Amino acid sequence: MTIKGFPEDFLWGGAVAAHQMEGAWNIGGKGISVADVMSAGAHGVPREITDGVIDGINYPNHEAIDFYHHYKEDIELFAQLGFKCFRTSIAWTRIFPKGDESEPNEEGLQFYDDMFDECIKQGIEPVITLSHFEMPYYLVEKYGGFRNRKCIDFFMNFAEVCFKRYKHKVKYWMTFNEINNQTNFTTDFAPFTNSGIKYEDGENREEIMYQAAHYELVASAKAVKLGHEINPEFKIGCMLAMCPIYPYSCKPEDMMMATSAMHKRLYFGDVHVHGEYPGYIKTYWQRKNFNIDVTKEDEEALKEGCVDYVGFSYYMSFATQYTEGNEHYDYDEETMLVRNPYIEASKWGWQIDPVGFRYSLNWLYDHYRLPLFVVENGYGEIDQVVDGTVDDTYRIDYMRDHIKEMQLAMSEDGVDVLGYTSWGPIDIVSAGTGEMKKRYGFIYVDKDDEGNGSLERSKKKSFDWFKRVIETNGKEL
Ligand code: P53
Repeated sequence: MTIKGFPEDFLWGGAVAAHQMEGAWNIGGKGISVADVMSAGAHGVPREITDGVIDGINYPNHEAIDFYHHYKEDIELFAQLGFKCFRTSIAWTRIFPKGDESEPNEEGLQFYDDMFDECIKQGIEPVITLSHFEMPYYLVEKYGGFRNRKCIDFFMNFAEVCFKRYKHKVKYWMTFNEINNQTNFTTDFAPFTNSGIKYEDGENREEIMYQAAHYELVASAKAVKLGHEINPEFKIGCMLAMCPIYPYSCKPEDMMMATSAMHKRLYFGDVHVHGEYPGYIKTYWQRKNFNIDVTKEDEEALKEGCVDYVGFSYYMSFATQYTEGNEHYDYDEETMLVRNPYIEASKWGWQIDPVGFRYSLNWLYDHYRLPLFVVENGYGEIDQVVDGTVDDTYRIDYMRDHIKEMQLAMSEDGVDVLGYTSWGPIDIVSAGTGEMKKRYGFIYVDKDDEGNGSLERSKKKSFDWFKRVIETNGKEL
């Protein structure tokens, strides 16, 4: 398929997170992160969060794909793909193993220096997320995670050290990955991975979520301000999980329900971009009698640290429906989503919706008027190795359909997009389930859910396809 191309400097690449691929969980002075205490789950089987690391449990992130020892080989493969950029995170626990130290761990800092040098040598620009579901577990145990205001300062120490150390190697930064996942506060997964929150029985989960998210939004804004002081050339963005929520029908109450659901999922973006809470969140807190600690200084900090761009992930769309009696259109993500009859879903129930991607790009650009950066998109599937290779035509189809819609959003709708990094260009541990078998890569990694395998890397069919997409700057899909 031939389509109109992309701007010359469009940032094609791939994206991962440290905890999902580095492994070496206790090497080089690294401390235990929240990802290190999560067992493996499956679709419909939540990952268990254990009290510290317990012998005999399979923790898939401990070894992951051992990128820590394979990074040269892997970056060489990314260079073959033609990547212009590589998005990863800096594991907070490599730099501050417990999180509240005053001095960073030099060995951890050196690892990222070496890894970034390798990228730059191969002509690949590192794009960095500071906090991607991997905060120090010690901060959870000692301080209760981001329910504690002190975590703002701990995060700031971490951000400052990273900004100063890598100021000549990294230009594009993001603060908190998918900060809005925690909208789903009734499950244990999102509050723990986003904010290091473990709930006690009987606590008001939603109120605690809003409080933790507020401290993160303040920490993010302060980091944006500080980053610009350290290097005015920095571009620092937020990172939202964009799952647009459609009304199930054109019934007016369904439309209001969808509007309310979008408010709950995306107010985070408004705070990051506009530096203040939208009215609907303040009135919601009042109606619910939530007492959120927001100080005058916080409000000033939010105003002074607006982001430069909006990074976001896009995998799927949602739909919701009004139910009798829900007069305030209150939204619970666990129980109020409905299946969209017009689209298919993956084996993990993720609804495949390329047009929804174009809609998302429009929605975000209409609301925020900032450059957008698509920092995650891709298709998780069970791959079969036949004669030493994987025919992942389904993955090529998914990505082609999505990239085409992105191109239309740019050429027909005038949306400003900086780049596109595919999720998991090399197979990694799934964040949601901890499985290896939910694969996204162009590069296959020989490892199964039980942890067996040689860790050998090999190219799938999609490898040459994506390489060609980048080579032709998106003209040939
Ligand atoms: P996995 C939920 C909804 C949308 C994106 O996810 C999500 C999640 C959490 O699972 O996570 C992002 O591995 C996240 C990545 C993650 C990727 O999407 O569950 O930023 O860390 O791996 C894909 O298939």
